Amino acid sequence: MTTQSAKPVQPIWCPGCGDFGVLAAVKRAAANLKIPVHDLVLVGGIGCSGSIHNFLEVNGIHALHGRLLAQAVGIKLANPKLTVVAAGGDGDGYAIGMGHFMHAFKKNASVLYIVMNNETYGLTKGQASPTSQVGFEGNVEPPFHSILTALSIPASNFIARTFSGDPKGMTAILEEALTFNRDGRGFAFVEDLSPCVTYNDTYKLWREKTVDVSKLPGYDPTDRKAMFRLFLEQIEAGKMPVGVMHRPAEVSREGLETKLLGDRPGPAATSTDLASNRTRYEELLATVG
Ligand SMILES: Cc1ncc(C[n+]2csc(CCOP(=O)(O)OP(=O)(O)O)c2C)c(N)n1
Ligand code: SF4
Ligand SMILES: [Mg+2]
Repeated sequence: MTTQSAKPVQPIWCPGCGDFGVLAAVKRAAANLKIPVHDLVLVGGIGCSGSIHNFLEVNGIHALHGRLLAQAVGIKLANPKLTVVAAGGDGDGYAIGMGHFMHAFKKNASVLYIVMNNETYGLTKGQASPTSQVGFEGNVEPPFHSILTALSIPASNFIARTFSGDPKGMTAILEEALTFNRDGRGFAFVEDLSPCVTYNDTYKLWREKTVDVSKLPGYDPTDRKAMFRLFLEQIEAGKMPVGVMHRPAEVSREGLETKLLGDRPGPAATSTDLASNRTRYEELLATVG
């Protein structure tokens, strides 16, 4: 695995692609939180969305299809001081990557996962994905809802949904998610509704259908059961809920990296100085009969 700190290049996305909104919001959120460039790692999936790390001045890695979370969690455990963001598409995360997706909530490493959901496989020219509507490109299966899955796994996670048509709202949510990670509180998942203007142009429809959950009666993001019901009721009514869907009531360092390493640095940040390691090595040898 190699990482690179390269100069950003111009996005190769189609003009108007929803992913531009995510790029701008990630940039703004990182700048507002004053995250140094050398402390930020962006792991991109495979798909149009997954090339995002090429367009930002950060340490970046292009992961295998559906395997970006395994790499992001590995990076966090190797050096917990880093701020780690995984970003990819709905095909990458909810089809080939579904196993990793489910386990990421349970593992609860303090990394941010952004899924740019355009309800299609954009890069491979518009086939149906797990979130596609019935009828799209001959799809007969009902769409998968990641937020319901996320809410059904009881772990100390931050869960939210944003819309590329509201970059300001997205920036605020990304700032909260990144702060959650940087405080070591665990996994943060943000699904962004990011229209693919070429194969599934949904801007107008989604602008009409999105509803800010925080404005709904009974909104309480610390109550999973209530939020599950609220989300389900909204999608059954044909709406697309956006906003913070879950934030744990308790503020504690629940991240996997703290459970495994405590306050020790990860292996990537551990000294490889010969003299001190030789002493430790000799001490260990002395314990073997
Ligand atoms: C192992 C493997 N299987 C299939 C592919 C082909 N492939 C490339 S991108 C992609 C799906 C992209 O869709 P999505 O993750 O939703 O990203 P988008 O392009 O919509 O942003 C697929 C199936 C691949 N690159 N690798
Ligand atoms: S094909 Fe769709 S997802 Fe890919 S860059 Fe173009 S608009 Fe964006
Ligand atoms: Mg997609």
